[in-house]
Amino acid sequence: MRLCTSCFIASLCFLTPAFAGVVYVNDFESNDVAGWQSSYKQADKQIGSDSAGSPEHFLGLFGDYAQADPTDSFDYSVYFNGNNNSTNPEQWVGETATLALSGNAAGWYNITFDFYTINTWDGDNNNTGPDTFHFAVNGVERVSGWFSSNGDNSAGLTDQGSGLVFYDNEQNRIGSRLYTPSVDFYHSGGDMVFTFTGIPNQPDQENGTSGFVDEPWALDNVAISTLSTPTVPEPTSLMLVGIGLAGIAGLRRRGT
Ligand SMILES: [Ca+2]
Ligand SMILES: [Ca+2]
Ligand SMILES: [Ca+2]
Repeated sequence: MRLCTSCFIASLCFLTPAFAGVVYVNDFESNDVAGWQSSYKQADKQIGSDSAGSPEHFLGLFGDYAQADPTDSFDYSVYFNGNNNSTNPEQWVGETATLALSGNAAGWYNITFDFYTINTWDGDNNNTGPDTFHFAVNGVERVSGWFSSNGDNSAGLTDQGSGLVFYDNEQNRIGSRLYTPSVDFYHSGGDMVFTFTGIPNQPDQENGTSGFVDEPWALDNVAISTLSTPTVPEPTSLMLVGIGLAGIAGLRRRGT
């Protein structure tokens, strides 16, 4: 019985994909944001500080519409789809950052990225939530849920302990949370489109005159790799395994 279990586990190992080649990687430490777009403003990098005080570049901030930024042209009627209140969460649309990559071969891929929630995300609070994030590959949602500033979330992700800190105009420390989703997916070939959508419900709420809003978010360290094609054992190998198992069964019968 133990031998059969081992054979089954071994056969599963044949089917486990492994990382193969790098398709795309960006830590946003340079100015390269080719392929990125945002639904509300230019998808450019900004700077925070890591826990050692060194500058850390990332893509964002998103959802920071109350900041004194003349390039922001935030349209509330679009963001809330005409409902600027907390009573119609299903009609909020939020902000979407999109990465489009062209001409990819069919096969298995993996994407990982850093997702930061910053300041006071409220999870599924009845009054100040839900504050949600959604990630999709070619229109198919792969990560979805509400996120809270205490690290709780409904997407099944582990709070990784963010070292990214911010300071508002009054030198108050603004905390953040870090999540690192990893998604395997099969691509049937051609263009790939990745969409990252944050839908906090207080994007316009500045904390007094601090210059920092309630629920911005950011992305960093986006990495896309090919996965080696899962290896299927050859029929002759399966036949030998079958013969071996039959032989073992026969020995056991004779031994009892
Ligand atoms: Ca970075
Ligand atoms: Ca909040
Ligand atoms: Ca909120």
